[in-house]
Amino acid sequence: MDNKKIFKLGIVGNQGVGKTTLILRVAEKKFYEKVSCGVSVDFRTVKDYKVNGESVKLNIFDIAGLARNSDLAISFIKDASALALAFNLSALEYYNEDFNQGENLEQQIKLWTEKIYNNSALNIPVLILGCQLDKVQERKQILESVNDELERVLKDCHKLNIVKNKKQQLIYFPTSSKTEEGIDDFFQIWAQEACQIQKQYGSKLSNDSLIKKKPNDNDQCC
Ligand SMILES: Nc1nc2c(ncn2[C@@H]2O[C@H](COP(=O)(O)OP(=O)(O)OP(=O)(O)O)[C@@H](O)[C@H]2O)c(=O)[nH]1
Ligand SMILES: [Mg+2]
Repeated sequence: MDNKKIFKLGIVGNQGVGKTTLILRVAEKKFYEKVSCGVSVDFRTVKDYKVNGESVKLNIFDIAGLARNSDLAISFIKDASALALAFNLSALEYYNEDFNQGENLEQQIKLWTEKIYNNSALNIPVLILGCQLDKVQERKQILESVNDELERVLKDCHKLNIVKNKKQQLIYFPTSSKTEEGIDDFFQIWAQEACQIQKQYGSKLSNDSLIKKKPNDNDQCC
């Protein structure tokens, strides 16, 4: 029988930012140049991941960007013990506040943090994940300016438990599924955070007694 610890993780973020590619990089140890666009929720497993030297199983809900307004898809958020909110580090145009051809970084983060706040059963850990780092030019400058922008956007968001990247002293985790840079650091923290929550509350996070108290239905995250 397989006695491995199982950690339940969830990942959200806009369409095409690189969520599925990142999970497949770890699950299949391959980089996919083309991945079909997700429509709802995919359930993915990493069978043998080492966390602090111990082999564990990761069960991951990969929620498609297109499913942000699907109550059913979003309801999977509550089953995760730690969440990742992904964005594309290489889409420079959306750092611009006036970007009007889609959602800029601020809009993406605000819309997703709201979804997380309204749907997660606990004040669960949330890691902000920057994808596609290999495509970023002038790296130092971009990483710092993205950090400033995220600090600003999340400044008033005290209701979510945002886990900082202590190693790089950033509020987010920059990664590349192509070169694998940053991926192991990110997964280690993601799994460790899930492990702590599961130790504290058991794996049934949607148990009524644990559901986060909300003063009223219009309560907002930030
Ligand atoms: N160069 C490079 N390309 C990447 C990286 N991550 C993802 N991509 C590419 O970006 C495209 C979109 O990635 P997906 O993983 O499908 O994006 P997603 O976030 O799962 O999108 P949805 O399922 O639609 O929400 C794919 O063609 C990937 O090959 C990366 O780290 N580097
Ligand atoms: Mg996907």
